[in-house]
Amino acid sequence: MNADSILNGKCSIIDLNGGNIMGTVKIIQGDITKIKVDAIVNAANTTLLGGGGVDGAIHRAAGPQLLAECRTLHGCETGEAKITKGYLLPAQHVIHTLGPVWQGGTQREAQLLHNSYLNSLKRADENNCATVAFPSISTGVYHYPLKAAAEIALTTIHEFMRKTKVVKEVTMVCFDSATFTTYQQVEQKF
Ligand code: AR6
Repeated sequence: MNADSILNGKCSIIDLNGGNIMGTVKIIQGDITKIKVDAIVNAANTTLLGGGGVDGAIHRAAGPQLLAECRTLHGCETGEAKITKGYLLPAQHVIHTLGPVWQGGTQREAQLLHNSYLNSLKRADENNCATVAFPSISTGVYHYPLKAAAEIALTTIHEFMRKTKVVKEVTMVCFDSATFTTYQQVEQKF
C-alpha cells in the first residue's frame, strides 16, 4: 500500500524526466507516521532521543524500542543522518536527521539543510530503501523559511534521483496545507 491510498490528503504525483520514469516524487498532505514505505525520515534534534513535532509523533508511534536503539547512536551533528529500524511503525526504517536552526541565513543554513536531505537519501540508498518519505525538515520549531526550505528539499531530491539506482519513490509528507501548497508550487518548477 502506498502513501496516497492510506492518507486523507491531497496528492500530487510528479514523474521525473517527463514520462521516461527514473523515479517518482510525490507531494502529499498527511501524517508521516501512517505511511508504509521502506524508510521515513525524522526531523530530530542533536540528542536523537525524541522531542516535539514530527520527532515526538514518530517516537510515540514507533514505541520505546526506537528510543532504546537511538540511545546507541550517540546523537547527531547538524546535516548528518543515522538509520534505525521502524519498530511499531508501518515504515521499515527511520532515518534520523538534524536540520539547521534558522538564524537569519548567515550560518550556512542552506548548505546544512541540503546536507540533511542528501545524507538521509544516502542512508536510504545504502540500506536498499526504494521508497522514502520526508517531513518538511527545519520548517517547524527550527523556523527555516518555508519556500526556501522547499527549494532546497526538492532540488536535492531531484538531483539524487537522477543518480541513484536504489531509491525509486520519494514522498514529501506535508502536515499542514500551507506546507503542502508551498511544496506543490515549488515542485512545478522541476
Ligand atoms: N507528519 C508529518 N509532518 C509533521 C508531523 C507528522 N506527524 N508532525 C509535525 N510535522 P518540526 P524541525 C511537520 O518542528 O523544525 C523537534 O522537537 C511540522 O508541521 O517537527 O526540524 C525535534 O526534536 C513541520 O512542517 O521539526 C527538534 O528539537 C515539520 O514537520 C525540532 O523539533 C517540521 O517541524 C526540529 O525542528
